[in-house]
Amino acid sequence: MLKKLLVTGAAGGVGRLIAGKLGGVADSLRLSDIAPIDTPEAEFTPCDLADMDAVDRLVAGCDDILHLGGVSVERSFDEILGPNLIGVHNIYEAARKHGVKRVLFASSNHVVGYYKQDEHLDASAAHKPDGWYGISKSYGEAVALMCHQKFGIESALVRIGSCFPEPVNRRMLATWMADEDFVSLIERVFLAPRLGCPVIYGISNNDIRWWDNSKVDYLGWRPTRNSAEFSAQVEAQPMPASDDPVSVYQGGAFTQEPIHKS
Ligand code: NAI
Ligand code: 15L
Repeated sequence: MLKKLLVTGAAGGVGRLIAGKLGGVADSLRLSDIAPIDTPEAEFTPCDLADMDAVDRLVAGCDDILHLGGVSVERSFDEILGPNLIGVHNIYEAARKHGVKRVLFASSNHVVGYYKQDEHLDASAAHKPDGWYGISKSYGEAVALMCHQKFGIESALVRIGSCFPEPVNRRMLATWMADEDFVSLIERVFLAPRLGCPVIYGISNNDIRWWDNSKVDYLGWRPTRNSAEFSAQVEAQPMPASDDPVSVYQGGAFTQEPIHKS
C-alpha cells in the first residue's frame, strides 16, 4: 500500500464521490483543491494548480498522485490555460522533482469526441478532440507520455466517459462509469506491479460499448456495474433526432459548443 496519495480536484464531483473510498489504496490521503471542502475526511491543502511554488509544496511528501483537478467542461482558452495546461506542467514538474512514481491523469473521452458513435476505438485511436477542453486533455496525455519516456514516471491516462451517480441520457448508456468501478481502477493503477503509461477508457461494464480496453488486460481491472441497470428510465426520455450531434458523436453535446471567449 502507498504511504501518501495526493488527490487534486478533491472538492469536485468525482473527488467527492470517491475520496472516502480510497482506504484500500493508501495509508493516508492529502486532498487538495482551489475550492474549499466543507468537511474534509483527510488532510486538506488548498492550492491553485497554476502556481508552481504552491504545487511544489503540495506534492512534496506524497508517493503518488490522483490528478483530478482542473476545468472539466468546455471553456475559453484563457480559462483552461492555467488549471489544465500550466497546472499539468506543474504537477509533472513537481512529480519529477520529488520522485513521484505514478500518476493517474483524469483525461477525458473528449480527446476522441469527434469519432462517431458507430466507431469502435482502442488505445491506439488518433486524437480527435472536440474543443479546447479536449485539447487540454490531449496535451496532458502528451506531457505524461514524455515524462514516462524521459523520467520513468508511470501514468494511467484515464479517458473518463461519464462518472456520475447514474447515466442520465442515452449517450451515457455507453459512456457511464460508476464511482465504485473508478475506485477499483484507481486501486489497480496504483497497486499493480507494472503500469507503464497506458490509455484506459474509464467506463463500467456497459452493454453498449464504443471503447476497447483489451490493451490493459494486464492491470486486472474488472468493472462490475452496467448502465443497463438504468436503461428503462433513460429510454423513457424523448429520442433526439438521428442527426443531432448528441446522437452522432462520441463527445455528444461538447461537439456543439462554440468557441467561448473570456
Ligand atoms: P469538477 O469540475 O467537478 O471538479 C474539478 C475540480 O478541480 C473542482 O473542484 C475545481 O475547483 C478544481 N479546480 C479547477 N481549477 C483549479 C485550479 N486552478 N487549481 C486547483 N483546483 C482547480 O470535475 P469532475 O467531474 O469532478 O471531474 C474530475 C476530473 O475528471 C476533471 O479533470 C475532469 O476533466 C475529468 N473528467 C471527468 C468526467 C466526469 O464524468 N465527471 C469525464 C471526463 C473527465
Ligand atoms: C467530461 O469530460 C466532463 O468533465 C464531464 O462533466 C462530462 O461532461 C463528461 O465528460 C461526459 O462526456 O459525459
